[in-house]
Amino acid sequence: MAKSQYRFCVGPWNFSEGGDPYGPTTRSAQTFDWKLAALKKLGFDAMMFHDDDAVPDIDSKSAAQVLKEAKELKKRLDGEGIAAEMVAPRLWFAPQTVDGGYTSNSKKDRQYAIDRSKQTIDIARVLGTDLIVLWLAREGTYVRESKSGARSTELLVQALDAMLAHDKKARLCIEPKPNEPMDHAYIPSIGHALAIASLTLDPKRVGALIESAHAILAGFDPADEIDFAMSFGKLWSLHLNDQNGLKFDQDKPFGSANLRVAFNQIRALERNGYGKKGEYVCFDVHPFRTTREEHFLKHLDNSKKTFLRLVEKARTYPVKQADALIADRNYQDLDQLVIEHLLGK
Ligand code: XUL
Ligand code: MN
Repeated sequence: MAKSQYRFCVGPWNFSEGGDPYGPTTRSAQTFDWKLAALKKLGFDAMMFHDDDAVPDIDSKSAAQVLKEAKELKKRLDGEGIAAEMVAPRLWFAPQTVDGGYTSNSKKDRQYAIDRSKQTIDIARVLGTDLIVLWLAREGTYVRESKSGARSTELLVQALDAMLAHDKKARLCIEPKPNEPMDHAYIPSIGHALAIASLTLDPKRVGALIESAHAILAGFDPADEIDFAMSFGKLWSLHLNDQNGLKFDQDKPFGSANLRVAFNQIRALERNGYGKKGEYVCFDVHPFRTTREEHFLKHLDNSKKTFLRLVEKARTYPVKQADALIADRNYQDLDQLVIEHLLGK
C-alpha cells in the first residue's frame, strides 16, 4: 500500500446506529471509549467533534463546567495519542435553532447561535485545535420568502466576525452543502464560502472544508472543488465519502458509488499537496443500515483502504502516455487509459 503523508480522522457520529426517518436503529450505541479504542485500532490519528460530542448535554452546563469537561477530554485524548482535529457548533438540534442559527428571524435565537459558537472556540482551544468547522445546516429556508438573501449574507458575516473577534487565533472552516435539511442553503458551494470570507474582518482566517457528497449534491465534481479551494490555499479540512447522485445525503464509504470520481479527488489532493501542512483526511461516512454489529467498523476501514489504494493508483498513473494522448487530442483513448489503469491492467 502507498506510503503517504496522509493522516486520518473520523468523528464519533460516524459510528452511527442505523436509524433513519423511516425506522429505528439497527445497532446498539457504543460508548465514547469504545469509539476511541476502535479508532486507534484502525490506525486513525485524530477525532473531529461537535461541541456536544466533546461535552454532552452542553446546554444544561455552566461555562466553567463545560471547560472542565473539555479539559478532562483533552487528557483522555492525550492518553491515547489521538489529536482533536476540529470542533463544530451543533446549531441544528436545539429549539433555538429551528429557524436557523445565525440567520434566524429571531434576534434572541441568533444570539444563542453566536454565544454557542464562541463557546465552541473556547472548547477547541482547550482541546488544542484552532480549527472551527461551520456546517451551516439550517442557514437557509424552506419557504424562500421567509428570509432575505441579502440580509442573511449580512447576518452570516456578522456571526463570522463575532467568532473571529472572540479568538485571534481561531480559523473558521465553512463546510458548504446545497440542501438537506433545508430546501436551499445560503452557502451551497466552495465559491460561496471563499467569497463570504472576503467580507469578514480577517479573510485569512476563513477557509473551507469540502465534503464529497455535498459537492455531488450541488451537481459539482468534488475534485474541481478541491482544486479550486487549494488554488486559494483554503482547503483546511476534508470529508471524503460518496453519494449516488441527487438523493438524500448518503455518506457512503469513499469510492462506493463512483470510483473514478474518487480517483480524481485523490489526484487533486496529490497535485496540490494536501496534508503537507498538517491537514487531516476525515471520512464522514456511515455504516449502511443493514450493517451487523460485528461489522460496525468496516465502513471506516474500507474507506481508508480505498483511499490508500487510490493514492497508489494516482502515483502510478501513466503520465507520459496520458500527456501524449492529450497532445494528440485523443481524449477517446485517454478515457480508456484511465479505465484500464483503474481496472488494474
Ligand atoms: C452534515 C455533515 C456534518 C458536518 C459536521 O451533512 O456533513 O456531519 O460534517 O457538522
Ligand atoms: Mn461532513
